[in-house]
Amino acid sequence: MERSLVLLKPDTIQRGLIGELIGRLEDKSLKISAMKLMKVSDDLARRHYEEHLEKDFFSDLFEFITSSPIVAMVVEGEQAIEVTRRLMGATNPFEAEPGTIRGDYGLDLTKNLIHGSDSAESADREIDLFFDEEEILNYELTEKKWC
Ligand code: 3AN
Repeated sequence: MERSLVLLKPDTIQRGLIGELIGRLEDKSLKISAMKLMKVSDDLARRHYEEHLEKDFFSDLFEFITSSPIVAMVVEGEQAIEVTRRLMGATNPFEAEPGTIRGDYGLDLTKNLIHGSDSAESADREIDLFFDEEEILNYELTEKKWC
């Protein structure tokens, strides 16, 4: 089983889309093994987006992710990273296909609702930033045999 870090960004919470977005992950049988509502500190934002520190859009990204609470989750499943990113759609909501989260709800490159890890290495690093190991629960979904 693969793990991915998923963040529902401030626009998801402010627009009342938490349930809708979590539903899309659940519909695809991804298992939520950790979840919390939290404010992203300045330090955590810099560490999470370290690859973008030098980009000209970093300040927009930083202001946005620290502006209001987010929901952080660890989701698990077969090919969870690829599956989650397909459900999310392209980074740019103007290019994201209808039917994807960003295609249906995304407004611009900053307000694009959701983050999902882009590789197994990123997932390990990002999960470690947002969660202590004991916050990640080990359990089975009982309807699993039907999926
Ligand atoms: P993704 O979230 O699809 O993995 P990344 O990792 O390339 O995309 O970028 C991280 C975040 O940075 C994106 N979710 C988006 O909010 C923001 N971002 C990426 N590229 C741009 C850009 N050209 N202008 C503004 N924001 C951007």
